[in-house]
Amino acid sequence: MKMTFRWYGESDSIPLSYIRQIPGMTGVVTAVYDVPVGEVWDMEPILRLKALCEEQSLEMEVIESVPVHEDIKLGRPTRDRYIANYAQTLRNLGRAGVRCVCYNFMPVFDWLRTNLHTPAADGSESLSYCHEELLRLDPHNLHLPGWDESYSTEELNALLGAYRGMTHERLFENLVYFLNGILPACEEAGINMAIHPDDPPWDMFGLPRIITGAESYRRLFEAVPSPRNGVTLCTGSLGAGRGNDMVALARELAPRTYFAHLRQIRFSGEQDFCECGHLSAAGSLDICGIVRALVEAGFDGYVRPDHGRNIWGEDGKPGYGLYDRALGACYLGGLFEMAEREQSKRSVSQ
Ligand code: DNO
Repeated sequence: MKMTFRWYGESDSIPLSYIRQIPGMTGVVTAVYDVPVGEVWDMEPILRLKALCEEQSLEMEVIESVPVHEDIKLGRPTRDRYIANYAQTLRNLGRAGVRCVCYNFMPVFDWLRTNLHTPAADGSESLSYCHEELLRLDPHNLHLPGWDESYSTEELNALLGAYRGMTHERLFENLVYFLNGILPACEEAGINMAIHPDDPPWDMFGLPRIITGAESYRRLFEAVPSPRNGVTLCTGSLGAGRGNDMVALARELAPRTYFAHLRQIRFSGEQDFCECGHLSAAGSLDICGIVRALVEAGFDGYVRPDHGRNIWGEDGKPGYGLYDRALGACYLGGLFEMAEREQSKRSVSQ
């Protein structure tokens, strides 16, 4: 396992020199943020980021994310150009030593929360999701907390219009088409793709979501068997689906899990939850059991603590402050140390 930390590039308020001081930290997960979605990431900005990381003895082997252009998800004729660009970006990243690329295939919206500052009794704040509240929102005029308002209202409306009638089936076919299109570049570049699950794992505003649980993955691996087609196991995203047994899922997906986002949620209703500290005891997910299942099933990928709370007076980017994620990294590092030690004892005695 390699412990990593998400870093939003030079505009991130957290300096790499701090990240480096977190015990066990091997590298950062980052991205080139100033290239429009769909265009090629040139070598220059990629190498610049890598050099900044290396100055602080941090690796840059994981990218989160190379975003997928909506035309690819929509299956528009222009998709081939965007797929070719994506493949070129992968080749460039491979040349710079990147080994894993995280991406998602959610139409229009990435992760969604309804509140970014939900107070807890101990004075910390975290992100939460209330389904009733979400249903009251108008997707055509959306100002969601945490959502990066990258579309104008007109663009958003046009996009939502383009998705009208989009089915789960067609979206899935478009994902398969995309993966088949980029696989040769993955091979050439030595890069594993790691699809991020839909967060939360159910349809949003009538838009289909297709990476929501065990069945989605079985279908995906059947359609695209290449081991380059792998996953980002995000416990907080998948764990919000009541039907997902996260320990079982971690065990099943471990061989294809190249990247793990480990975070905790606490249910406050059937489809409502609040994020919380990483420890198993802090929420509804058995983080310890998930780590053990991953290790026992042979996981040897990248890990990062996921969304942290705002604590100790920090006013960090929601979910991505320094302190609570650093605490999470240490806790997770401890769980992995123990699980890996137990695992190697078992293999020696066999
Ligand atoms: C949220 C993140 C997601 C993730 C993308 C991957 O905190 O986990 O935005 O980066 O869905 O493409």
